[in-house]
Amino acid sequence: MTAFLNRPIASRGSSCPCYFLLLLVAISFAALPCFAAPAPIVLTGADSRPSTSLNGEWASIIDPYFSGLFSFHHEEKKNGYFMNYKAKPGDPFPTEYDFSKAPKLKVPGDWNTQRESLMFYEGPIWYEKDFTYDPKPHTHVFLHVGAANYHSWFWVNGQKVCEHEGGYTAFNCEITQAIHSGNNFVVAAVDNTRHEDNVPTLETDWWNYGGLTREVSLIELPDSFIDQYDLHLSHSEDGVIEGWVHVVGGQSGGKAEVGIPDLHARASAAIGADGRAALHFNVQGLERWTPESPKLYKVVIRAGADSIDESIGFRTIETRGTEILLNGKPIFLRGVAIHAEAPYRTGRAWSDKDAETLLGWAKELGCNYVRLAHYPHDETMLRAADRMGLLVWSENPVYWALEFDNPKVLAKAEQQLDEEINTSRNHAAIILWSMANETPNTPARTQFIETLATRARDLDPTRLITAALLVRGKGDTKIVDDPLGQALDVIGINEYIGWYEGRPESADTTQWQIAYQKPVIVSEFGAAAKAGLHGAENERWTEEYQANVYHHQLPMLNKIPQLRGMSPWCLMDFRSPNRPLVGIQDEFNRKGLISDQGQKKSAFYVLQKAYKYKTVGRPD
Ligand code: GCB
Repeated sequence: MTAFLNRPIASRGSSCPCYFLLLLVAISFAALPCFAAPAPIVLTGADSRPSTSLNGEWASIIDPYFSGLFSFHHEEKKNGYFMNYKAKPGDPFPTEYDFSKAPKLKVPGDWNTQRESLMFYEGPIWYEKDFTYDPKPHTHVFLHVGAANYHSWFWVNGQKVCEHEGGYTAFNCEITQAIHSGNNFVVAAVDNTRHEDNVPTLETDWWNYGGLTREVSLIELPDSFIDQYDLHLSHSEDGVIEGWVHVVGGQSGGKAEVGIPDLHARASAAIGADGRAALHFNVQGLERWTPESPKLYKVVIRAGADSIDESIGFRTIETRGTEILLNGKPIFLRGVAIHAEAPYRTGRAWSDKDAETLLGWAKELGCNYVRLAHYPHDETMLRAADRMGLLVWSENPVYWALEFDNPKVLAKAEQQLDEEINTSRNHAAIILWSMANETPNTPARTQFIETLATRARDLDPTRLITAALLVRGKGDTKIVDDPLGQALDVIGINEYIGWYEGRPESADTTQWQIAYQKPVIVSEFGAAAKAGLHGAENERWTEEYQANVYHHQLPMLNKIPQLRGMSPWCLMDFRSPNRPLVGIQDEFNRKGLISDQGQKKSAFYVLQKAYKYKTVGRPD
């Protein structure tokens, strides 16, 4: 009782005339299944399903001590803020929160850029939204959350519906049992506190934007429904599309069907005991997806009463020796690295417009490829890449030095990898799953990432596995021999010659020694410049210095025989708390080729020219 009331009210309140009422309230609260909540599920292509948006203004309460969830003895409360209790006259207990009077936050959106006082905030914030609902029979209702950074808890009408860790992947909480006819409310607590055993961990070089950063909606699905599917072009048989559809609650022996109306193609397969139907069918006249001609087909996927209209492109990707082959032909990846930082307004990117602006700039640069760093980006970005013809490196947030010997950390990285792949596996644009960025070379690290690589290959054998490795130096020689390279199909290399080490000209005499006869992507190089700051070529922070780094890097990269791509760091300036230099950085990493306000720096044009005239990499 004491734990439930959070305070020893019984001793204080023994004289309360309403004690009986209080007990009744207590019993009814205690009867609610507050703690048990099923794990959220992953829905492939959830954004292509009809949904009811819960975007817009949500009431918010800032709760740095998390007293809305935990009692004074740090026990999880049964009557926390998630009850959205409305105080009544005569209540025998105080109610110290009121969502109806609380200030609003916009969803989707990081909280940091919505209120000045929240810019550096790290901790829990509560969200609440009212909505009406008209239940339908034989329907599962899911609360779809595009992303909540980092740890989030959800309740509907006071009932806990799920809890999730990981700030950059979508998840779906079943709320069928909690929702009712008429007025409903959803409460979320989102905590972006950094912890050593999180993925990512304490140190990153980007802003720890908190909150419900991507879209939130309700998705209704029939009794038996399709949760995941994978349709891709066969690598071994020409003109064959293969894959599978997974059905939850389907009867074994029932059918899953796929149709591509433009190709007059239809196929169906029986659903096995594991809920999967394996598909394999011929298509004629298929136009393959390429960056030059990113053809997408309408694909209808059906099982029983459930159906999804998808938009899918078909292509193959593989390596042969040191080549990367797209649709069987060698390709050079002319790219740039991109953070999910919103152009012009800053903050976490999420909208179609954000995606189109960022990827539009990449196209203007002459790119056929983008590295979406350092975590899975919003589906809007991947859909835009599919439409605009940009190949994508998609990345798990295994960044710098995680607790690689901690099995709980591995489980978190695996969960995020599963969510990333299962959500986004039908995007033609994605060709590379990146396991990690700049991790320390230790046996525990190697084992950890090898485990992830094996898992990614099991989940999706159709794409290439990569990671951005660190490089070591000996005199003028740069050596790439990190043992992690053995587990990769494509070697990513990050280097900052001319910025963190040496001068821009140091690149002229640099030699490369790469232990792997595999394709190499220089996944990062670059230098910082404040847009509009001009000076001599050797003056740091000027546009001239940054451009000079590019002038010396590009010929050097051409000397790496197995170079098959590059994604310089990076497209646009992005917020980072590691960058406090006043008047220059002002909490922005300034290695963008474009400022956060859309101003193109000189180096943008250096790279654009090299991509246009194909003076870097091999012409394809
Ligand atoms: C790196 C990291 C990237 C940083 C960048 C920098 O090597 O991978 O996340 O932002 O360097 O600007 O230092």
